[in-house]
Amino acid sequence: MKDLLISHVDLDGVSPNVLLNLTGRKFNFKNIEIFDVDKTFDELFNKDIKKYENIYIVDLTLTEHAHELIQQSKLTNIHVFDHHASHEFAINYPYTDIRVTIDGKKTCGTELFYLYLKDKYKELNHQDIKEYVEYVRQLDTYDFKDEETAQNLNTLHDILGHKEFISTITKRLKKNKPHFDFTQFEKRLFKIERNRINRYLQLRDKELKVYNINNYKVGVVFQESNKSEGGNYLSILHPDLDLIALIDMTGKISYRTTKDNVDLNEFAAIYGGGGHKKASGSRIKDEDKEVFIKEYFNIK
Ligand SMILES: [Mn+2]
Repeated sequence: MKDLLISHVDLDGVSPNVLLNLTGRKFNFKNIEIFDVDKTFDELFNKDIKKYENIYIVDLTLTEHAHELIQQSKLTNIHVFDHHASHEFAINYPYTDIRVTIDGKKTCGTELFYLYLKDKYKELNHQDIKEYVEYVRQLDTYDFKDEETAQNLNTLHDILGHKEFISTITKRLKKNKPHFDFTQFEKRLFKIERNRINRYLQLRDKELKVYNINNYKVGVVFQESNKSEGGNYLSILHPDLDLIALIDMTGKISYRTTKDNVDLNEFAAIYGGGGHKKASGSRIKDEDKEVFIKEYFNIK
């Protein structure tokens, strides 16, 4: 029997795919946005949820509806790993491991999943795999010790895309090298990509517009890539703003802040989204895109 993995779309969401690959287990996977949790769970529990040996759900804040489906199913092979504070309501459910910190240090979905897997599958107990997980943690929590390597990992994910990234990193970690490292070619690529990102972010700053939204002073830009970095960059450049809204017209708005008194999980919830206090997102629906097209081209 196969396993099933459901996790997020970012680096902390695809790294569980890498870890499960390393166990040698066969599995199906879905990498989904937080606002697609209900839809995904409805489909799954209506259909083939019973055909899996283990079901792992990582780095996703589940809704109460999703938890109801899990509980009603009476399945005992479901394991939920998450580090979102907004998910702490489910901390005592027997199938969850929800922790925001471990020994005072911020954790991430990949790390919680790794701690579970490494006891079950001894082949995961290697220094390079440990280091890889730690870089993912640093990037996902912005708790940097080696910011360059962590950011480069994200850059590699952006350049390669999910599928290629997962297979590249899986192959590398199977070699059990003494340390996790990049190839010479990748290092050269990072330099080129770094210059491109810097130019891209400077242009976003030039087009930033400020609006009052829900009593917050919001800097709004159109941005399709490097959203976390862009949000952080613009927040630092504009400390007077409460938050940055990064609009990706292909389907998503990302919200970022560096302020402690702003809760972006709540903010995104107004628009049907969610996430963390300092980083969240909501969907741009097809209807919203249509409004834009009709307005722009003056279609009656
Ligand atoms: Mn995460």
